[in-house]
Amino acid sequence: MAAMGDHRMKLLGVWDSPYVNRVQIMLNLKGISYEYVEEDLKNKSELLLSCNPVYKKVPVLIHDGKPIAESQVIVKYIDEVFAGTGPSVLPVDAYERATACFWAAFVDDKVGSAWYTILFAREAEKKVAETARIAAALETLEGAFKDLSGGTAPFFGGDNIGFVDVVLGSYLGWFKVIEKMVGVRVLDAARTPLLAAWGERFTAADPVKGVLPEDVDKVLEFLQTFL
Ligand SMILES: N[C@@H](CCC(=O)N[C@@H](CS)C(=O)NCC(=O)O)C(=O)O
Repeated sequence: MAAMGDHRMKLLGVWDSPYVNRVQIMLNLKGISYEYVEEDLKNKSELLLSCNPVYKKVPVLIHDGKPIAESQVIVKYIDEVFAGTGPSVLPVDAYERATACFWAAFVDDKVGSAWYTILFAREAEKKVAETARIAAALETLEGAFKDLSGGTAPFFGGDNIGFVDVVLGSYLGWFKVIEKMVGVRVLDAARTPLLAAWGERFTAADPVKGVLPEDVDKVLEFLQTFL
């Protein structure tokens, strides 16, 4: 097992990005210290462009000089490289691991794509329709939570935060932003009571504290600079 001090980690990110936030949560979970570099997406650094020439997006994790892109790939990478440090987010059992990866992919496919459309859609109706798509995905995820947590465990990962928790949890701050922007509830305890309670637990967990954006107006103001 490599000692933490043997590694040099640099994370290129943007403070309000759910994809960046999930990498930060993962690094915190493993207790790995890292240098954080805030990118200006309207004027991307040469480092970002050279580290992620295909997508030119954040997050990029640079580990001992080697870049890794795509948030889910990065989270899996950290889990693997630091297998002996802190809790694992991916299950050891191959079938359970495949199931976790399935739901994590579902989250970015359904929630992530709708989130992105809401940010940049001009018509209010489009924003409302996409918010409904997120709410529908959350209803499906309520069922997945019941299955994966066995109905009693606090997290998708069981007693500990797992891969689906990290991937879905990184959108929690944005759900509140969408609620203010669109005027429709996203994570609604009346519709998805288990997920609503899960969201409270996840947000209060130590590795998550201080990572997710909490100031809704600040996020909305920042978003304006991209429209
Ligand atoms: N699938 C990517 C999505 C990353 C992503 O969309 N990053 C946005 C910030 S939230 C970005 O860098 N956008 C810059 C651009 O599109 O030019 C991941 O999971 O890492």
